[in-house]
Amino acid sequence: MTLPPGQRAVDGFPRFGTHLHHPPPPVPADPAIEISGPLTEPLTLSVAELASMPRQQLDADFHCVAGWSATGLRWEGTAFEPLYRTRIEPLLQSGATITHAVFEGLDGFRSIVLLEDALAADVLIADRLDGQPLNGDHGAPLRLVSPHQYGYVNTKHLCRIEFHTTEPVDPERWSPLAAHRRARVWQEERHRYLPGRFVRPLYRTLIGPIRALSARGSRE
Ligand SMILES: Nc1nc2c(c(=O)[nH]1)N[C@H]1C(S)=C(S)[C@@H](COP(=O)(O)O)O[C@H]1N2
Ligand SMILES: [Mo]
Repeated sequence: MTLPPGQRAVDGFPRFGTHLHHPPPPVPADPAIEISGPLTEPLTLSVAELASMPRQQLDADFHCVAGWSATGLRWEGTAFEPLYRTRIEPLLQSGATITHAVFEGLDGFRSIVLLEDALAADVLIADRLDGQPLNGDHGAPLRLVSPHQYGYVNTKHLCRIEFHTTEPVDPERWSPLAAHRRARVWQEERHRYLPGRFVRPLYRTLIGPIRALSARGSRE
């Protein structure tokens, strides 16, 4: 099994992220994704509506920027690219050229993604993992899955997508650990300024505790 540069496999799939100090947010009674941007009319996609769109299954590994990888996951959901072509593009105001999308979760987490990266063939809005409905640990009711990008692109508890015609300001942009604009795992684009290789030793010290966490992960 080959992993991207600087990654180590862990057993299971830990719950992880920048909002770990909070329990997973409760799933609303009528979950939906609010879509905003330069659209001629507002759009809300209910989870039921998404579930009725063509389904896609995706076998992939999951790579966190902190250096752990969960291997052999099976996701199911709606592919993002056809959703964008059929539901978003027809609503765009004339002359609007989308460059970025922001994916926001119910816990306030946000990821900023170049449109061309979001339109890759393996980007899904997933509602199932390993044959089960997505649980709270891994993003219920829906999460973005972009396996060629680091975990921090893969917003859990997805409730809002904003489309933009210029690069949105990243509030973390001055942090040394600011997100990379593309975050491609095979290019080791971990952070905006620091070269990926440079932060590996720091992250390596975290793998032990993360392994311990993952051994207790909810997946097994
Ligand atoms: N809503 C939300 N999505 C999130 C995060 C978060 O804290 N909140 N953390 C991100 C990070 S940094 C990682 S590595 C993955 C972890 O996903 P997991 O908990 O399913 O392993 O979720 C990403 N998506
Ligand atoms: Mo992460």
